[in-house]
Amino acid sequence: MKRIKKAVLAGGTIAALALAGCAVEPGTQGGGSSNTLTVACGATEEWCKAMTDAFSAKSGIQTSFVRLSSGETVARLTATKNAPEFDVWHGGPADGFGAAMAAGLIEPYTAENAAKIPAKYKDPNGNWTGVYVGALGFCSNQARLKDKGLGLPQSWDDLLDPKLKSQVSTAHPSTSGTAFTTLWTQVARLGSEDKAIDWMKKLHSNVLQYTKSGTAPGQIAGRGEVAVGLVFSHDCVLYKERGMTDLEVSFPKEGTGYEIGGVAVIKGGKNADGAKQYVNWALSAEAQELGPGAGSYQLPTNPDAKLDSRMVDLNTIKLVDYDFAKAAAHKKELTARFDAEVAAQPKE
Ligand code: S7P
Repeated sequence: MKRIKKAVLAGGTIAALALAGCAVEPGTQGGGSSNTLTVACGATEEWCKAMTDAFSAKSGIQTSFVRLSSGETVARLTATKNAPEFDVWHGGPADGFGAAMAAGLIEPYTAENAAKIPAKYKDPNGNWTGVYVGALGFCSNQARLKDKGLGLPQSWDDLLDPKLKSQVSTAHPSTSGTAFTTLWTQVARLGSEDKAIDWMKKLHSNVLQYTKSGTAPGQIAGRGEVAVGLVFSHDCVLYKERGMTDLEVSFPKEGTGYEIGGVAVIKGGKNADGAKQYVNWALSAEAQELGPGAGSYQLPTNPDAKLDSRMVDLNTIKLVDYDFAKAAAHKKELTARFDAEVAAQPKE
């Protein structure tokens, strides 16, 4: 706590208030852009609330959030580029952060404790830094699969089985970071965008609907509306724990994609000092250890943060070679292709 309050003082916020004749205790003044912070938050509402509440309590900066899917965040940041409504983006796969960086929406910032985070989990130029890691999985409703005479899917191609017609739920990559991870995973494992689009075309007949948010397919499977949802595996673990007991996670034997959930400072935000403090805090073991208490079982990126037995063990599954920079660079064009060549097409 002391460390953050010192950072407030060092950040110039208090100095500015004192000059204006507003000598107040750090953390007690209300209103004003310098003592509020708005976070675009890409994870679950529960996690976003736990994170922003804890940061508010620790820093005295009144921190609020808006939960947005990854594509929505980039769209909102783009639309408000000249008067940003957010100070920080926290949570959601790094490809979205890469797209925001390319659009000039992010202020590079290397936090004081970013050195703790392994190089593979951060942008080398400080545009974003990883706060968690999650692996894509198949979130299956076992009763539904049994009705169809099927076992848990073990391969991407198991999802193409005609018995699974309208029995797969996945999100749309233009809004969802999860769904873009799914799409780029096909590029990574099959070797080209053309092959990935061809595979998605085959999957299309089995997709009941493309949802806006990436976590929804796990709940749709949990309710038995489909047999398989494509989500990050930790979301399936959460839904099962919360009562959707028919759910079970499996992973494709050819390799699955994964996310690095990021945090970044928004360019031109109203509270740049507060945003930097938030990033410093988000990278700490203390902040990352709040995940499991909020039902979020992603792996922390800070090696000092404690692990939880409900988190995936990356040593036990095969991952594809996921190039985050390349994925981000191709996100716009590949998503447009998906829209035109897959989602807009009639189903057989
Ligand atoms: O917090 C759970 C989680 O799976 O939500 C994010 C997920 O991609 C949902 O966002 P989209 O709607 O953009 O897909 C993940 O970052 C996170 O692990």
